[in-house]
Amino acid sequence: MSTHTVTIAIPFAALLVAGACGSAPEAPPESAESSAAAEAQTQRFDIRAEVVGVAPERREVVLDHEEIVGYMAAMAMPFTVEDQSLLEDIELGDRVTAVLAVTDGEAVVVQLDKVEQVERPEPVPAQPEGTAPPDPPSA
Ligand SMILES: [Cu+2]
Repeated sequence: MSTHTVTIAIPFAALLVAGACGSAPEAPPESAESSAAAEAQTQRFDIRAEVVGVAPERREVVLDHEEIVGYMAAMAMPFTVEDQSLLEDIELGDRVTAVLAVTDGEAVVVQLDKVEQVERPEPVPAQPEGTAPPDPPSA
């Protein structure tokens, strides 16, 4: 019997985990703008992407994103969104810009803005949330 198989397997598994989602480098050297964030350091990255999946119930959006300079290469991957409401107006195929906040390796989308939307049947006028469409004038 050999215990060597176990010791060999561990670093290999670690490699697989590290390579799972591009290369997420350790936090770069601190810059001068850290006074605002007293707690855990949060880095923010701007993303340009196409929406390829939306799962509001899991607060998840799958983005086919361009390279995130200083963070990861272009790829399609799921992101957790900070708030479900960010996904309210998001549909498959939308081109979006997003802001990714990364704290202790946890990446969360804190802003999601559509820059180009897929074709819609008709534009929806801005309305207070939860309000029913106005009744047609009765003649
Ligand atoms: Cu990625």
